[in-house]
Amino acid sequence: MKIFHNTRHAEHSGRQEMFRGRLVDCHEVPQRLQHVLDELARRPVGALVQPTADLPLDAALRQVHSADYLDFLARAWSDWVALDPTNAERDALPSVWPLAAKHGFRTDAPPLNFAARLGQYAFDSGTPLMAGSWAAAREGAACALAAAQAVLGGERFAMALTRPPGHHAGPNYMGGYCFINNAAVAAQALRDGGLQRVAVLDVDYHHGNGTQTIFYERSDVLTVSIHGDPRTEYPFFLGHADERGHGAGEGFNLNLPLPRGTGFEVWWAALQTAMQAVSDFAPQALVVPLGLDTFEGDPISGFKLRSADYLQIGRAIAALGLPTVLTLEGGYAAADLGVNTVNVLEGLRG
Ligand code: SP5
Ligand code: ZN
Repeated sequence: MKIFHNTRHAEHSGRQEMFRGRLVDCHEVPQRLQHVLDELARRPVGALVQPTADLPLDAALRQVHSADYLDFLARAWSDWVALDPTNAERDALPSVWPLAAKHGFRTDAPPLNFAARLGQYAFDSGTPLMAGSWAAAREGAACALAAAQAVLGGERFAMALTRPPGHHAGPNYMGGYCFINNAAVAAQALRDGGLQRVAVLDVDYHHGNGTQTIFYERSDVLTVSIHGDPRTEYPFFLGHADERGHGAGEGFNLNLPLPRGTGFEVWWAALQTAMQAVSDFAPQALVVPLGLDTFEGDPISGFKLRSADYLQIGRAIAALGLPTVLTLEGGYAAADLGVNTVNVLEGLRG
């Protein structure tokens, strides 16, 4: 198995995120990935490699994100500092939002003010952006693209150690600690590499709203997500069971929301339902946005999976018999993230 390492991930290192009226320490920190690397050094389940510099990354990003959003990200840090030179000492967080057009706010008169532009492109104030965010997110996406290329080249499994994560990032927005939707980049690259049908099986605690939206009107990419019920859990505004796809994509999205407090037995039953949907679709490849925040010790999530359960999950994913790309998503019990992630990878190997 090839494991693509984002060597620039630590350039994205947020200090604080807004949570219920307070700034709290960031959960999505560089130490997360260091714990995964440390565990991979102890249990080398695959070859740690880096993406090559010749990948068509910009073209791949434009396949899943709008040009204006990518331009916004590329310039965001310098625009933030231009807004006020002392901003260089602070991470960028949005503080004003246009909501949706249905509230009467205009979308046809885009603001010049950068704080307002940040609110146009970010759906929460929990996703700090700093000088190195764009470079780190780009290199992570390169890992996802390289992992897809490896699978197209005949590799059975390829893991992208993506940090920042990606599955909350939509066609033209960031949020949920995510900027570039790495899983969508991988799925689209598999399609562009000639595969007719690709399935996405998202096992992060939070609904993969960005991935769902990117493929919502398409029948060539099936999106399936098992997650905390959005009536009580982040991201709240998407992820309900009645979202089944739209237009040509109708019937090609499946959400399996579960109540906060769910343990492995019930989660496993949902995984069987998800895997049956994947099998029925008969895809030629699979992408797994791998969030480990379903862990019982996760500080911001509510499921009760244990470390040994991740071995079983890896074995189940392998039993689908599909060429598979995995992207790293959430998982905030940092000290346990290495063991839990590598358990999935070890499970894949049978
Ligand atoms: C990729 C991913 O897993 N993103 C998750 C984003 C969740 N953001 C909202 C987190 C709420 C933080 N709760 C802080 C609790 C402080 N005690
Ligand atoms: Zn998550």
